[in-house]
Amino acid sequence: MPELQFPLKNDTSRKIIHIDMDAFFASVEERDNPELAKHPLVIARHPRDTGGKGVVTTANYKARQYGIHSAMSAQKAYELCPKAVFVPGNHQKYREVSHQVRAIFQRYTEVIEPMSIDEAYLDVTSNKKNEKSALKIARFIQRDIWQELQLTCSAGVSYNKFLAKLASDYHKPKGITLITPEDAVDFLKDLPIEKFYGVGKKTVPKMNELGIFTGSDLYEKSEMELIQNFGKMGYSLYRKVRGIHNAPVNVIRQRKSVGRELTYGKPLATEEECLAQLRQIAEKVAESLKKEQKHGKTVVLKVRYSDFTTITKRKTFNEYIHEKDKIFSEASLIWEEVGGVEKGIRLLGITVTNLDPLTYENIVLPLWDTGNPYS
Ligand code: DCP
Ligand code: CA
Ligand code: CA
Repeated sequence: MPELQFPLKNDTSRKIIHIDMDAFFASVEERDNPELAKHPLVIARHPRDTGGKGVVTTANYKARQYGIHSAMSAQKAYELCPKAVFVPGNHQKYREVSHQVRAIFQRYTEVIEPMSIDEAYLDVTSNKKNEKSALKIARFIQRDIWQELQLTCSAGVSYNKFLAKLASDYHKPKGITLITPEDAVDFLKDLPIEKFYGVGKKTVPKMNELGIFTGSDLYEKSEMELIQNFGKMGYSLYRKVRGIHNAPVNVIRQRKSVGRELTYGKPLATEEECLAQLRQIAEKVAESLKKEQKHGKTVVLKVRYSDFTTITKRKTFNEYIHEKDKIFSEASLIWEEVGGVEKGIRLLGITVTNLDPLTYENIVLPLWDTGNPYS
């Protein structure tokens, strides 16, 4: 039976930029203390101070020459380069810088999809400067970030997110790479297979077994074979190696808080009832946090009494929280301070605010989960 052939649609009309900061945490620390730039620099607590625990969040390029990289244990980094300087990360500071970078993007477009603390996609097909050249805009952004924040970034420019991301990675640090529709397939054919997003440690051996080592090998495979072997990812890889990836730049509104509240027709009258309800609410909040892949530093308890007086009280911690038991125990501590069931309780609510993505804390997200631009 002849295979049905659908023409593949490739939207090459858009102008997409991907910006990724260079050695982000390390560069911020070097900027704020130039002495550090002279040494291999590892952003982690020194294993000496942690009993060997701790993970490298990132390292400057000097330290990378010793084989040090993100997600490696700080102990291993120390063994690779004992003279490296270790500086603990300051996430609050990096978040602020991330917002400053975002503000620069917003001079050019509102169509911004932040992918993590240090990277984002921008759709500049139409933009605030009426500038036709996306390459020029990318250069302006690099210039602004350097002049105003004394930091460097790499930029990729192309007609879709997949290619823009590969392009920003192509000449790092301080790079800028343009991939045109005409060049895309040649560029992709030259890539080692592990550069294709989604092809991770587990998939590479399977690819190799099928004789796929490069984009070129991937290009030769039929859509059917790729789907049979790799399912959804095979479908998508068949298209990507042809330069096709039509997903839009999603303007994600960053959620600032996650909360739940319940109103009771019959006011709650006992301490036990209230605590049982708080436990349930905490569970719901933990579920929502998980869905959003977020954790937060502040817990807010809201209580409305039968006479409709309402109080909210918050507590902020040094550590992030996201587990239901922790949310419940903190909410019930606040409850002990403000509670009292004499008046009858008409509403209970728990909110977790001061949120950040779980990824910032070295927790790896499963592929194909929320926020994956390549699915
Ligand atoms: N990060 C982290 N844990 C990881 C990976 C990264 O905490 N496992 C943090 C530290 C990085 C920042 O996120 O500075 C951005 O991550 P990148 O992967 O973009 O790496 P860098 O910006 O550090 O370096 P590069 O120049 O290679 O982009
Ligand atoms: Ca980066
Ligand atoms: Ca990044």
